[in-house]
Amino acid sequence: MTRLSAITPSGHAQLGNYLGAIRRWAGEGSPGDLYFVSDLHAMTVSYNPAKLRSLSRETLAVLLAAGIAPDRVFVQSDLVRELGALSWVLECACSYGEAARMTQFKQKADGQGVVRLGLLTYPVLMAADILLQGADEVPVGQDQTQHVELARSLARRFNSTYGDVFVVPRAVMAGTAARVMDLSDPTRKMSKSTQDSAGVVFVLDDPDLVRRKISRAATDSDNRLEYRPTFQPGLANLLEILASCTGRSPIEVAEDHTTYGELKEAVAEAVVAELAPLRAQALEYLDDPAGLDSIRAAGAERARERGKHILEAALRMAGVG
Ligand code: AQP
Repeated sequence: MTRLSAITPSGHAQLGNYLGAIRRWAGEGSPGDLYFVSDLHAMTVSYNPAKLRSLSRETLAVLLAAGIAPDRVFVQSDLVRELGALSWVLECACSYGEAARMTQFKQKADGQGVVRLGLLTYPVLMAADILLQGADEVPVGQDQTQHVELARSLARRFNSTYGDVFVVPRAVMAGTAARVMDLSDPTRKMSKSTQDSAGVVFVLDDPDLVRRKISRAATDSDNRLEYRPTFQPGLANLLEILASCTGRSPIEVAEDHTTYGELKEAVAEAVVAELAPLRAQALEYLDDPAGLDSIRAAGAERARERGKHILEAALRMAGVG
C-alpha cells in the first residue's frame, strides 16, 4: 500500500508544517509511503527561480532530518519530463469546467492581476503526481479533497475509455493533527509564504529568534490562563503548540502556568527543544551538498522507475508515444 504526501517549497518550512505533517510522516508512515518536495506546484504564482531552487534543497534536507527514510523521498521536478507527459494526457481527459470548478483555483485566482494558466491546471499535475506513482491513498486536509476527487475521476475515465492503467486513489482525511496558527494573528493559519514573518516560526530559525517570536505572540488582556479557543485564540494556539511538543493536552498544560509570560517561556523552550535535533540534522545535510545530491538522485531514479511502466502504458493506450 502506497501513501503519497507532499510539501510545496513556497517558503521555508514552518512549525505548522512540522507539527501538523512532517513529524507524523516520519513517525507514523509505513515502508511503502512516499514523500516529495512539490517544487513544480510553487510555480503557479509569482516566484524567484534561484530562491525556489534553494528552498527545494532545504525542504528535502528538512524531510530527511525529520527522520523520513532517504528511500522514501524525492523532488517533483526531477520527474518533470514524466510528469509533463502524463499531465498532458490527463489534461486531455479533463474538461475545462472540471478544472475551473476547483474551489482552491477560484479562491487563489480571485484578486490576482494575472492568473497563470498553471494555477488552473495544477490539480491535473497533482493527479499526475498521484497516478504516476500508483498511490493507493493520499492523506489530505479539507482544502485538498476536491483535487484528489479529480484525480479519481481522471483515473476512472482514462481506465474506462482507453484501458486499465491507473490505480484509482483514495483521499484519506489526515487524522486530527495540530493546526498551528500565526503567532501575530491567531485567526489565520501559520504559513510559510506569509509576507510578515514575525508570527511564523521557521523550523531552521536560530533558537534566539524562536524565543523572540514566541515572546511577542499576540495574546489578550483577559489574564485568564485557560484553554478557550473561541475566546482566547492566541493563548489557545500557544497552549496547543506546547501540548503538541510535550505530548500532553492543552487543558493539562494550561494548569501548569499562572502568567502569560511564564507560559510563553515554557512554549519557547519546548519549541526550541523540539526543533533542535531537526535543525542540527538539516544543517548537516545542507553542509554536505554532494551527499544530499546523491540521495536526491537516487530518490528520483526510484520514483522514475516506479512510474515508467504506468507512463508507457498510458501513452500507448492513448495512441501516442
Ligand atoms: N499551520 C499549519 N498547521 C498544521 N499543519 C500545517 N500544514 C501547513 N501549515 C500548517 C501542513 O503541512 C503540509 C505541507 O503543506 P503544503 O506545503 O502542502 O501547503 P500548505 O498547507 O499551503 O502550507 P503553508 O505553509 O501554509 O504554505 P503556503 O504559505 O504556500 O500556503 C500539509 O500537510 C499541510 O496540511
